[in-house]
Amino acid sequence: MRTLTLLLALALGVFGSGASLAAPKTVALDVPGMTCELCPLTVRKALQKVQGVEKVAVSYEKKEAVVTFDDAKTSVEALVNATRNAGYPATVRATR
Ligand SMILES: [Cu+2]
Repeated sequence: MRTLTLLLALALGVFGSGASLAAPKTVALDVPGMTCELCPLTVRKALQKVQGVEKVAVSYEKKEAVVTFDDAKTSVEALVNATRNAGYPATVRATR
């Protein structure tokens, strides 16, 4: 029980300090709607138009888009909206 409390405190400390830093964030989006080699280009263009996006890597094989962005300028919601508006609904896979 004591170990659990300690781990929880550590986890909260890590996330708490991470939120206050204006460091670039990377998020992986699942984009299941990509059906051919050209789809990733559309998805990438849509994401690059979002202000604050620094890097976009879209993989058709993995059906994912990995986006690095400045979380002071944009948000995961804005990224998801951008791909959805381009015709490719996405869901968040992971943040690092
Ligand atoms: Cu396509």
